[in-house]
Amino acid sequence: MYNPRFEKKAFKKEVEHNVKTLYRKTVDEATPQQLFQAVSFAVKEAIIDDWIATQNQFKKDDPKTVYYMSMEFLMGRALGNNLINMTAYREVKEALDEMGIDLNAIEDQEPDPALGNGGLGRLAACFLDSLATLGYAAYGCGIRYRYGMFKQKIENGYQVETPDNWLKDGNPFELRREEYAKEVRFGGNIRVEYDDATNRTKFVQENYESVLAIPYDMPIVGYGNHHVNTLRIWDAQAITDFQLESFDRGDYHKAVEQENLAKTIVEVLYPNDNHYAGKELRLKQQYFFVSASIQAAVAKYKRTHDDIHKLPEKVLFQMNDTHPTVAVAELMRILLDEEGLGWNEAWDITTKCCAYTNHTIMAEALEKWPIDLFSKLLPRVYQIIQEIDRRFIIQVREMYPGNEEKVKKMAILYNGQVRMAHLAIVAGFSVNGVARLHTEILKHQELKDFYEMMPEKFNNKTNGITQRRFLMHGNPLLADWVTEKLGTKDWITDLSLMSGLKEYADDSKALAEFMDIKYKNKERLADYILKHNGIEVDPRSIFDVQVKRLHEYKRQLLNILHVMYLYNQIKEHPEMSFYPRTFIFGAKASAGYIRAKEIIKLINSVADVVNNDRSINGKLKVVFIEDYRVSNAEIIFAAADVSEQISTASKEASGTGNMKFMLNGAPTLGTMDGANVEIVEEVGADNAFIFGLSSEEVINYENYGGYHPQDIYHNDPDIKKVVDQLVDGTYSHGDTEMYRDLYNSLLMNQGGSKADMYFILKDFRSYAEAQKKVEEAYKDKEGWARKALLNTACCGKFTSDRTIQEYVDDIWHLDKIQVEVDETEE
Ligand code: CJB
Repeated sequence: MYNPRFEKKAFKKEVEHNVKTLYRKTVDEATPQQLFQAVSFAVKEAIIDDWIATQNQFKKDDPKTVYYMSMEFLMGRALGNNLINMTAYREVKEALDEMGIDLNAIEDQEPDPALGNGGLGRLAACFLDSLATLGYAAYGCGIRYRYGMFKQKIENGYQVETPDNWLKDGNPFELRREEYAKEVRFGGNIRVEYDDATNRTKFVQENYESVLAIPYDMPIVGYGNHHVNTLRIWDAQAITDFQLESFDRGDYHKAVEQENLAKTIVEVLYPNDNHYAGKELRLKQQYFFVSASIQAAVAKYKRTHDDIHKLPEKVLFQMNDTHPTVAVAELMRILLDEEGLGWNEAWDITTKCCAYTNHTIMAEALEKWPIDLFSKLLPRVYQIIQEIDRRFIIQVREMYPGNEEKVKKMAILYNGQVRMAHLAIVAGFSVNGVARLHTEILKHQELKDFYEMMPEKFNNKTNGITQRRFLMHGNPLLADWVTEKLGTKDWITDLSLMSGLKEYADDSKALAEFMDIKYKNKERLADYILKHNGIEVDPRSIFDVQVKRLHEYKRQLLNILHVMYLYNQIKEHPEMSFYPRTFIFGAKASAGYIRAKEIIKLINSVADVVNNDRSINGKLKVVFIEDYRVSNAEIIFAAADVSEQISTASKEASGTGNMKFMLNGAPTLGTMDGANVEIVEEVGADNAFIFGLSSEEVINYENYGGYHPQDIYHNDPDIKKVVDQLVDGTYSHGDTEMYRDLYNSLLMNQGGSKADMYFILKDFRSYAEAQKKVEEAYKDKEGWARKALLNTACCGKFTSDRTIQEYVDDIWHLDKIQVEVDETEE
């Protein structure tokens, strides 16, 4: 795609100009950070033209728009991705080279915007990329956290969190849009008034605190189509004295309180993944961005439409997990109290505008707000939820007369709590899971009652990832190779074309090229590891990788116990054949998740012992990569040989890292969980390594009281040995207590939780066997290359472009836009 702004001469001039006007410097004098800013502003210039053109197209076409409501957007760096999607990466790289500037080094200057924890936030980012690329009108709606996901340092083997001050040097790609600010109100009480003129009851919130929500817009560039959508994230600001005067004259204390509220509300992202902590501030965050976003969407609609009843023709709110589900009540509030509609009309509109995605069945992740807290903070919204609940319960009783058990199980308000998932299901017209297995578990286990009552709402949307970031940007060598082999670049927007690579599965030359690229990527990662960890790893060894959030259900503990087992084997049988292996981990643990942090320490302790034992001749290495995040993930996926996806079956809703590994040619070593099931279906069982209990088996054990890990411990001496090593000081300089809690968690029931509730010992043997098969398979060089290549060739289904198209076809029904740009003017 030709854009004259990226014409080398013009682009260089623009960068020079920016360095001069921003910093009063020449390019030679500028710091790398200043160069990053100058280059980014030059790129933004080009983006803005397309952004304006897209908005103009929206005005012309008046398309239906999806508002993707999410507490998290894990965007990763914007500069490189924007250049790729503007199809200008190469030109810009060359232009900068000629100026003596290294684009890669400039990209490294960009902070990695981490407004998300893990899979859920990254999925939102991939979705935005696909929405723009497919040409749909979309807004991402979220929070402009002052501090994103913490930065992780490893000190003495322990995780230490430090703040992520990502806005320190300014964010060149954002636009502050003060003119679209919205007021959001908290607390106070509701005065009920009767309005004779309209014959209506009015609900007036008084004595409330409020903050001003200020939107910041970030461009979301579609690939090669001039389509630029918007990620709108909200900052909070106190209502100024001036504005305060208009509704609450001279209340100094209130002004100070509101100042504090504004400051704290957007201060930091909660670092919890798959875990509900019940903090009031979190609920404030949720309502803050939801209320501002819905107000903005309704206001935008009303600027060009006069019949609010037709809102569902133009507006769709997709709720990314339960975090933004207060949206349904907020929309009701606006329709009832501000638009003056009656309940039935408002409900009809709301239930056509709202849809909900479930991302987890982990009980601990379910949001259930105490009614006390909820009703104090959001008094009017709470009243509305009471009414939604009252009417819903009538329906349940009609459908299941005399069955009060059902009412208890399904009510929105129960036992002093507001059950957010129930609210979302009752008010949303669509409820989807994120992989086939996950959706089946929702239908037949977790949300069984709802499925039975309203089966038409339930549907599956298997997750996907964007190949623009995770192949083109992260693995340019392989991307170029794919283009060469397929003879087209069309896979960039049509990943199903990757299947064309299958014809190279028996072509020795192509296989060797494929593995040569993998080797180069392994060298790149080895350099990264040397630089960041000071550990030398051999790119000829098998790179066996588990990178994801640290969570017990993801079973990093199983992985490291297996490493301990291998180490024992090598020590006990020094003569045995063993293919050198590098186990690579990357994971952040939520700051308050003690056991997860113990597992990080254990991995680092094992690394210390194993990496420093010269007697094993470097056969085994363990590396814990500090501060796992989007930018280093791209390097890691490209270099992986083995993709560890070893969650307890039924627990990982989908997983998306599994897809990124697959795209980059790493076979899955995993359980039949989440999207692994569909990965195996696509690539064939011969090209994956599957082990462990099935989800039905796990669910069965859970329903009938667990299993007895002690039996395994006593009957399998290898397992006993590694478990005992947790408390015999082997990995703790003689300290027998350091890992006692992990040891206990495997063998003893504790409080409410069963011994080994994630079935680590139960699955250990079959995991070890699968690992053995990996080793055998890897020794067959060409056989392995074939498996690796087939993973890349079969990944077509897992593009987020496919996922988004399914959301559009089945749930959102959006109109496609073709942005018209005047090419002659360019
Ligand atoms: N997920 O990252 C999160 N956080 C949550 O609180 C709940 C779920 C993850 O969402 C991903 C995207 O759908 C899934 O792939 C992953 O399995 C799930 O754990």
